[in-house]
Amino acid sequence: MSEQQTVDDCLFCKIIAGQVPSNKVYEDERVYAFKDIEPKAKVHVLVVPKQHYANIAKVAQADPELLAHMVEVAQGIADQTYRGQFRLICNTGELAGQSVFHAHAHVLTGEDLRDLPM
Ligand code: DGP
Repeated sequence: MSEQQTVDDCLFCKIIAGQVPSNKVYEDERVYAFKDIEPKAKVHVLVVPKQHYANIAKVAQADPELLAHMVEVAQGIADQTYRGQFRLICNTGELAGQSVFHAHAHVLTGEDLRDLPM
């Protein structure tokens, strides 16, 4: 797949392309970050690579630097919202709870998460 290739029926590709509205939190040439539509914490942001990968394991395999960059972006969001502390969740596969098959990292922060179930 070439850089930033999109997949026609992918919701997150459409969000990145601006074809579906989203509340953008951050964007650069490699990633797009926006508020989750069903927030599980005070701050719940999805960090998504612009290039389509089915899940985070595919990102790690194809482009480890991109994976590291996603974590760096998550850290930046937490730095701005909750003293640099955050929970990062990457559901990988349907049985793990993944429902959108474009790689993404859930960044949960903005409050004390110690009582929030995994
Ligand atoms: P997962 O279940 O790990 O694949 O997470 C997918 C997340 O995507 C889920 O928390 C809800 C969120 N989501 C689904 N559709 C939309 C949408 O149209 N807009 C936004 N902002 N988030 C969405």
